[in-house]
Amino acid sequence: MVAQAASINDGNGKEWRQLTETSGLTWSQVAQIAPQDGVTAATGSIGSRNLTGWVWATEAQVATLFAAWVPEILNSPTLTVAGPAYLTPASQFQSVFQLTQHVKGCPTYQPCFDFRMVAGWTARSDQSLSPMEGAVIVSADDFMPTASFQVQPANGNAASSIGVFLWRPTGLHTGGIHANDDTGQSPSPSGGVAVNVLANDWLAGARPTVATVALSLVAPAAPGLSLLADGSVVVAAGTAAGTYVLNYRITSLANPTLTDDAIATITVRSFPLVAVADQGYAAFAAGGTPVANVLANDTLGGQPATTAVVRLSQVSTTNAGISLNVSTGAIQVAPGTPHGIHSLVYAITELANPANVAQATVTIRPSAIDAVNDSARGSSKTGGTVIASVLANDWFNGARATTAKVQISLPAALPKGITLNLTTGAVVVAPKTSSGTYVFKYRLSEIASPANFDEATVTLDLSGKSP
Ligand SMILES: [Ca+2]
Ligand SMILES: [Ca+2]
Ligand SMILES: [Ca+2]
Repeated sequence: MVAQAASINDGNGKEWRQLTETSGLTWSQVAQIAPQDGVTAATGSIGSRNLTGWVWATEAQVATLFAAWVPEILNSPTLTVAGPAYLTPASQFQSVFQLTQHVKGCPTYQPCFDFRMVAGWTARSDQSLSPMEGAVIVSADDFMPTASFQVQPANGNAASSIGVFLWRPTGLHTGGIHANDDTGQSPSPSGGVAVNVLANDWLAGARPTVATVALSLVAPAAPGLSLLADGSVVVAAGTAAGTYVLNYRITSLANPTLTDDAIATITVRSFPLVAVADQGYAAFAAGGTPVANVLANDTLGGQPATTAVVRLSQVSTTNAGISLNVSTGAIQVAPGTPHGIHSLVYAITELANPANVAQATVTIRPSAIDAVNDSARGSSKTGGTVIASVLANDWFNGARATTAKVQISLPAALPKGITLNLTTGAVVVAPKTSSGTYVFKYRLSEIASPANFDEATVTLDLSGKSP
């Protein structure tokens, strides 16, 4: 669908569609779906260009539109005014109506040129004549700038540069009420306002408001759609994807016999569902919750996929001890689950569109312990604390290891004269220890899961020699 620019209120009872929206159509194509009486609205589309509800303007109507800028055009038998005097009104017209053609350049040995045109087919009943166009042209060359407003046979302009003059009544002068059809779409997976149906309607030349019209439904709205008093069409969260129509009526508060109906066509979109893999670390012996919520990094339509819009389910797990809480999204590890790397596959399903499903894998690894080797020099004669803590360069799950999570132990007896404080990690040498190089190992175990451990080597140089 071609995005529609704002229409133009001519302040004289008509709103006009931008000609660029219909640029490139041939006169004959338009004539197949648009009456040429200047009164009856067109019905149908040409390709992506929907003309329904718009009236094809006659030559006289286009001339009257132009007259808002150049009143004297109505006195011209050829409905044409031209000359440098029209540069200003033509430029003003072109600041409102988008250009259907713009060419400029500076050829060698010729003045620069800058040709700006807004042109469109007019309707006509006598098809024996050449199709007519309305055009507003600014030719801003260096040599002799000039401009024109003209309603004339379309002989000189490339058809691709021509749009179609289409209008709808605003009710000015007539006091009429005009409800126009709307299109909208749900803005997000959680629904929201798809369109305001009053935004393109008219009452006596002005946009209707809650102060001037009452809104009502002509037929019950589809489930999930509602019409608010201010004209907003609201799509409820979880409404199934599809296209829905809402038939509404506006009634003048000042004169309740004045009513008009229109149809809002609402597209409820199905949004891209993305499930992203998750990881966690677990102490398998003790169990726990290594992932608080697998949905935390998942999205529906670019927004967080919460249980308000998606349903969670567990697809598979490599061990029964690893499971998904489908209410909270938490991954639970049962105490005593075997040490190792486990994975669980889960699925998320869009509540509103059960065909919209995505899957991801959760990987649960043993808590990562990294005991790193230590070395120090010291005096065998005086002894003392040679290493403040063997934990100082060790890691647990990406952070410095502390005795809150890990326990120090010794896989083998220490050499004589060397002690390791299992609470602080300090290595102490007793005075008058034999000189030499001492090497021993220590072990870091996860307190919550002792099967999860790592070992490192401590090297002490008590030789007294310079390095
Ligand atoms: Ca409307
Ligand atoms: Ca995830
Ligand atoms: Ca260490």
